Amino acid sequence: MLDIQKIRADFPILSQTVNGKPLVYFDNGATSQKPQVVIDAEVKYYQEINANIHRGVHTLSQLATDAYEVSRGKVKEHINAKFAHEVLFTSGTTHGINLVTNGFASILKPDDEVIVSSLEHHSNIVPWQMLCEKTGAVLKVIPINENGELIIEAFDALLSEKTKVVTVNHISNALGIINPIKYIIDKAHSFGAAVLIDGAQAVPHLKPDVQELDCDFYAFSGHKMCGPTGTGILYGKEEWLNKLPPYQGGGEMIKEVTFEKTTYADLPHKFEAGTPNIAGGIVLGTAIDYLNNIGFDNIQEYEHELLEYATKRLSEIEGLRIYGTGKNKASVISFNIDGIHPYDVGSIIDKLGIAVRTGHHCAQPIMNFFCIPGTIRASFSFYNTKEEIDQMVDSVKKAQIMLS
Ligand code: C6P
Repeated sequence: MLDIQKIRADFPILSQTVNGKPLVYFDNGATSQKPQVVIDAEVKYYQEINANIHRGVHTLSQLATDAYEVSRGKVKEHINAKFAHEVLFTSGTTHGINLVTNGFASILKPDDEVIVSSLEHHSNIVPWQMLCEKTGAVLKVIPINENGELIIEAFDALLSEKTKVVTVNHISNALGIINPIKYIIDKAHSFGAAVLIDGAQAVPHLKPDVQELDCDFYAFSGHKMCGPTGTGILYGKEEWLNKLPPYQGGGEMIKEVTFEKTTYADLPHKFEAGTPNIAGGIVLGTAIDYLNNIGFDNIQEYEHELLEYATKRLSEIEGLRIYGTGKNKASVISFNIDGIHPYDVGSIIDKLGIAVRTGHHCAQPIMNFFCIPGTIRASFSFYNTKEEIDQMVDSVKKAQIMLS
């Protein structure tokens, strides 16, 4: 059992008021709030060990390098990667996905096929479209049903010997649907395709085991899991990271540079050109420690309770429709109210202290499927409470009355 009030005290931002009302923060899908230990770790880095890494013999540089590599090791353990050099620091999920699509530009040939899903965030659509334009490869799309679930038979039918890459998100940001990624990975592998999983919305809720999943790449952002913005991880299997060319050229990613030829550094440095977000990388390790101390089993159980409670309470509102009604869901609810634009509801409840996201959530194909301009999305974290859900429901009811 989690002591939610004790957990809430770890997050200074949660005790403030917004528009004169206590903040109810339900925009965790966009970014999570940060506990004091994470904020302190960021300050401590700049106060005590700030220096560039992998470059200096001086003491501070070694301290910063050690802390950065310790953090890489923590991520390795957390996601159960086989080697620490399979863990690349990035600026976020978007960066990780672009690193991979850039690499596949030298691998794909015209008429090769890339499969994405209808549930993807634009970050996991646009880079693949750009790759297809560059290489002549063809983009294929797994459709969804009315519950917002992937139609798996359609995925099976899309696979062929032409399929070179399959990519889906672990959890949909717009609907909260958890995808059957183990099935997708195994099936794609049986056709020899590589698989990238966009784990941006999964890592705040669960602990992925990349070896058990057997995915080739797994990308996620630190800021959605209590870490700093501008941090992220791309996990890649060693064999794939050796195969892909570097993403960016620059300092620290080389073995030797001459004007005739440059050779590249070993993994992971081949993919980490330039001075990284050192503080962020170190503090991401602190955030992972924090979450593991709470325990992902506890987080999942409690967030599921919040999801069920919110689904029940919101369903009391006449004319309210929930999108993403599939069975396997994370603590995200997307909804609309008949005849009212989501933006209007979002703006009114903001005045009542409730922070939700409204709009297409960078997932326009999903909105097109449901023929809507967007939704109101409430995404819950382990520091949220049922009382906050009650406040949101009351506020949505008020907005409905005002706007009808
Ligand atoms: N989704 C949301 O409100 P970055 O911006 O690189 O940290 O993450 C991009 C991204 C990729 N995939 C998925 C499934 C995501 O949800 C996101 C970010 C936020 O839903 C901001 S648009």
